Amino acid sequence: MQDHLTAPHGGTLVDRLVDAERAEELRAASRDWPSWTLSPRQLCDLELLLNGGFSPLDGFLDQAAFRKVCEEMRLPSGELWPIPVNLDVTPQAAEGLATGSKLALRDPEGVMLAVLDVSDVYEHDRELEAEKVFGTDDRNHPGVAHLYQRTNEISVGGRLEGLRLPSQYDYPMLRRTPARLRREFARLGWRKTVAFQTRNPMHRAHFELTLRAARNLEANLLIHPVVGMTKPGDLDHYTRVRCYQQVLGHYPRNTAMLSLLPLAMRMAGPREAVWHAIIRKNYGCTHFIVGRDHAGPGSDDGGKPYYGPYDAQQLLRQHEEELGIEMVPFQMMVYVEERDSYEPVDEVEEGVRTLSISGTELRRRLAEGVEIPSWFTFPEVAAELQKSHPPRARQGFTVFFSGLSGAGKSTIANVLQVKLLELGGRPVTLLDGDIVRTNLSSELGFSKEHRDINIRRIGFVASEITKNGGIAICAPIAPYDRVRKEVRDLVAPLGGFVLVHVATPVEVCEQRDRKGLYAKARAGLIKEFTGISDPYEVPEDAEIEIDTEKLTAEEAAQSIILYLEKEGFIGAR
Ligand code: PPS
Repeated sequence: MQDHLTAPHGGTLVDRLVDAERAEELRAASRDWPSWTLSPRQLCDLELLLNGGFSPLDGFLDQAAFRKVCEEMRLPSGELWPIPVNLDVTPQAAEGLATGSKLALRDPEGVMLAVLDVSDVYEHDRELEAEKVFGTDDRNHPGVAHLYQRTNEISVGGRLEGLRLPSQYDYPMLRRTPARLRREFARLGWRKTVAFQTRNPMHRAHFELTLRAARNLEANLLIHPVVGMTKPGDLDHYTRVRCYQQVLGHYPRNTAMLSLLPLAMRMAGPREAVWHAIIRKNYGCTHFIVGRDHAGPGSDDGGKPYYGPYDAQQLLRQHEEELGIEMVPFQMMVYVEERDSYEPVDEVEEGVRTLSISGTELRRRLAEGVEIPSWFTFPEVAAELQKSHPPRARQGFTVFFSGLSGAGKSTIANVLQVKLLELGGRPVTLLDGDIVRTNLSSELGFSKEHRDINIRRIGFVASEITKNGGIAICAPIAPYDRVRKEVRDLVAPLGGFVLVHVATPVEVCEQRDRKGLYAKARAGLIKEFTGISDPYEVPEDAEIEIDTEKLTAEEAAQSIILYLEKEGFIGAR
């Protein structure tokens, strides 16, 4: 392990990976040490600590460093560092840890990745971090939400000795470490490289912006997207990387490179921009593009942006000289129709027509299979996005029936299944109450707790079917609103979720009493019987309500088919 490795690009680089002999020594000694299993965020942080992406850090921050970083954006050495990188653990895990302890850091499979030489165990001051780093205590801010809801109370600081980098099996050729990227720049003769940070797919506006930046500077371009953790709800990185690979082919030959950054973003706006610049310098870049609202999480509940659109540029401008990486500020690029070109918004004369497509509009076009114009995104990128977001008629969905025993759920579900099979194109699975109780939940009874477990299991199976493009028809009683909503939240983002309330009144069900269960329930032979001795919470969020007194099963199934057609789930494929 070399503490500081001087490289031709980007200044000194910390390298905390030990040699094979020391690794063996540490493995042998680790039998006596406590272990901590790293969270996905901590795995990302560890990777950049070990590979030098977070230079000059050589471990997780101790309390003094944590406070100084929060309050002054500096390390105790005086060097600029805007974002706390602390290792948070549970109080149980912290028990027995003190200065001088060793803590083995492991991945979720139990592989030891590094050893922390503990120098400090302290309480994580979340309020300080929220106020100073994020500038807000608002839990709608994704970074603040993570801080309060997903980090532990105790932090452990100390230097690291790394045994190996976390295993990453996707795109190994594109995951270059800082040292490797510096070597590659040197080999290619890239003395000037401008980095572009992104967590979104790249459209024409981004392409034109990066091309312009590189040309103006007569520099090479590094497309350096974050593939660690981004804002919750962002497009998955597999799709994004395929899009970047498509965009790459449009730059002049031998002037642009794609490399992936395993960073866990905090969405901290201005401070994060400074952090991103330091990281890119470590990766050997000389310039860094900062656009509008860099690393910002958007607006709060009241529609007020958390950070001003150019706050990030201002903060980095104050520090770029000290950092030794030059900022390349950019205004938003807009498409000027009459000139068929992209231009910075502040350079377009008044009255000239500009076009843009918002994220919401793009999602609508994808869901409805509407064309995405080539002035907005390269056709190959549009094709990648369409592959990951097929129109609704090719997505999976779940039809979830709920209603009393004997309400007619199974009969309608059976007719619906047949009609959907007639249409063809997607596999259909029927998860009827009785089928599930026999095959998935045979050990469960009818207490609220057991019914909730039963519905969660059905929801899980339905979510897998929906995710993989199939149709799940579920027909349990599902008497409780909360767990029905839980299932909706699980399934809806993966395709469609349609709740059908079979609203046959209890008197009618009892009168029919096909299985003789109501008579038994009245006689007290069956306990906790829904509608008789157990509650049924009438859904207020059902997409469809069916009254079996007025409709036959065929008519009910047909009304569901028409609803699915209206919503775009069935139709031209
Ligand atoms: S739940 O509440 O959604 O978990 O119920 P579900 O899995 O749909 O199971 C309901 C079927 O089990 C039979 N059965 C009972 N229902 C309600 N309450 C009690 N106590 C009960 N005991 C047995 C009944 O036949 C239900 O079938 P369906 O098809 O709904 O008539």
